[in-house]
Amino acid sequence: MTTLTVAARPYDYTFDPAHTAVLMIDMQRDFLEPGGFGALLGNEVAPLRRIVPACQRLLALARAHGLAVIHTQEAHDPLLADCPPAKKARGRLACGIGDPGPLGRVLVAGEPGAGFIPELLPEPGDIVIRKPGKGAFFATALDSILRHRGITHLLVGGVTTEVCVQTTLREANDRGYEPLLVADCAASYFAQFHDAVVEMVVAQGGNVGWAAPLAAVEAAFAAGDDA
Ligand code: C5J
Repeated sequence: MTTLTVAARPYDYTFDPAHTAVLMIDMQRDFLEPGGFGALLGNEVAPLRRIVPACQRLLALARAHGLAVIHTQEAHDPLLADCPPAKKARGRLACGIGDPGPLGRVLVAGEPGAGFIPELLPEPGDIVIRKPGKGAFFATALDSILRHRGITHLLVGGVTTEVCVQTTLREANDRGYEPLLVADCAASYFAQFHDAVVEMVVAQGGNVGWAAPLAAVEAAFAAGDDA
């Protein structure tokens, strides 16, 4: 077993690439583009777009080193059969989940907005998980997919840090996985929420897991390449 070590908080994070996946949460047009669900909620999407180059580097690193790559997509079936009425009603939006919007029906699978941004499209061999909730484990096959592949460690990025990313980190942690939040590969519409989540994850000896910048993950792989 070849292990790599990331200089992380609250302490070093050691992982075996053969048992590690990159989990990219919800890098969809509905969250990152004007006219999508995030914008309809009143958010400015620019802070989310800033992490795209870092996410591209993380995915390239994972693919170059044979890590599993998993993308999640928050989207509902066209009948909204998997969308709790409470979720649809929340926010009292004039144009909300399932309604026709600038990017097609909001958060509905197969519509333009539910698709991944062009810069981060899944590649052959990547796994795509459609999820109806905020957490990637809720009502999905993610846990069994990870267990079948022997994956124990997760390098996590995506949007938004305090909603789907944090929920997924906590779900993973409770299921016994070892999650590392790649901090500059995640973003929120609210910078203070992003920063607070990073602190919450690493608090109390790694209450939820670890956090590190992408540069530290890249350095770990570079050290492994040189060994
Ligand atoms: C939200 C997400 N914010 N991907 N979804 O509704 O964080």
